[in-house]
Amino acid sequence: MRCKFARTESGKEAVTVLASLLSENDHAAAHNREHFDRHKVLAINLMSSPGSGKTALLEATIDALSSRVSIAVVEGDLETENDAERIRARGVPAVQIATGNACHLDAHMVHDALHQLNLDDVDVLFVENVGNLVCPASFDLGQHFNITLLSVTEGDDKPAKYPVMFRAADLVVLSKTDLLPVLDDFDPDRAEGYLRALASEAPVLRLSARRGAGLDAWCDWVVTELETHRARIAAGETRTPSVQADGARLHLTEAGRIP
Ligand SMILES: Nc1nc2c(ncn2[C@@H]2O[C@H](COP(=O)(O)OP(=O)(O)OP(=O)(O)O)[C@@H](O)[C@H]2O)c(=O)[nH]1
Ligand SMILES: [Mg+2]
Repeated sequence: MRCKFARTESGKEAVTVLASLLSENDHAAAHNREHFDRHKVLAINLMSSPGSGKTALLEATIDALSSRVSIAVVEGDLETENDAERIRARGVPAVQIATGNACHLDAHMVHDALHQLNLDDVDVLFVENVGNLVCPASFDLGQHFNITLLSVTEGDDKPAKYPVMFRAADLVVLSKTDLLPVLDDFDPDRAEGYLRALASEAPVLRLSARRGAGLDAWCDWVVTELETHRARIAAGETRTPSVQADGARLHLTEAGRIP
C-alpha cells in the first residue's frame, strides 16, 4: 500500500477504499510469500521504535551466522542508504527502500526490492521495517515471522502502551541489555508481564548486540526456524505471522488518509 492521500465524502466510502487497498496489499504479500517459499527462503520482519538496535542486531547476526547461513537484508527507512551500507560493509547483500513519508513498509515495496536480490542464494531474508512502534504491525509483507525489539532505554511499559505491535510479535527481543546496570528502573520481568497481559505467548530473548550476551540463543532460534520452515515447505505448507490488520483501519480513519 503506497502513501497516498484520499479524501472522501463519507466514512463509509473511506472504509471501502481502504478495504480494497488492504486486499491489494494482502494479495502482493501472498505473492511475496509464495516467492520466498519457492526459493526455500525464511523471511523475518524486524520491527521496533527508531534506534532500538535492529541494524545492530543484524550486524551481530551476520558476524555470527553468515559462515553457516546465507543472509540477505531489505532495509526500510524514510531516507538515507545508511543501514543498507552498514549491512553491505559486512559482505551481505542489502537493498534499501526509502519510503519518503511512509511510516511502514508494504508488500509492493518489498516485492520491488526482491527484484534486486537473487533468492536462489539466500537462506534467510531479514526485512528491517521503518522504525515505528505502531504502523508496521498492520501490514503483511509476505514474511513468515514478526520480531519486535524493545530496548531497555525505552521503558518496560511499552508492551502495555503499544499492544498492537507487541501482539504482532512471534518473538520479542529485549535489546541493549548491557545498559541494564545504568537503567535500573527497567525490569525485564515487568516488561514480559505486560506482554503476557496481552495474551501473547511470544518467547522473549534478552540480548546485547554490543556485548554478544544472548546472541547464541538468538542464532539458535534463527537456525531452528530455518530448518522447521524448510520442513514446512516440503510438506506443502507455509507460515503467516499475526499481522494486526485492524491497526491499518484505525490508522486510516484516525489520520483521515491512506497509510
Ligand atoms: N549499548 C548498546 N547500544 C546498542 C546496542 N544495539 C544498538 N545500540 C546502539 O543504538 C543505536 C541505534 O542502533 P541501530 O542498530 O542503528 O538501531 P535501529 O533500530 O536499526 O535504528 P533505525 O533503523 O533508525 O530505526 C546505535 O548507536 C547503536 O550503536 C546494544 O546492544 N547495546
Ligand atoms: Mg536500522
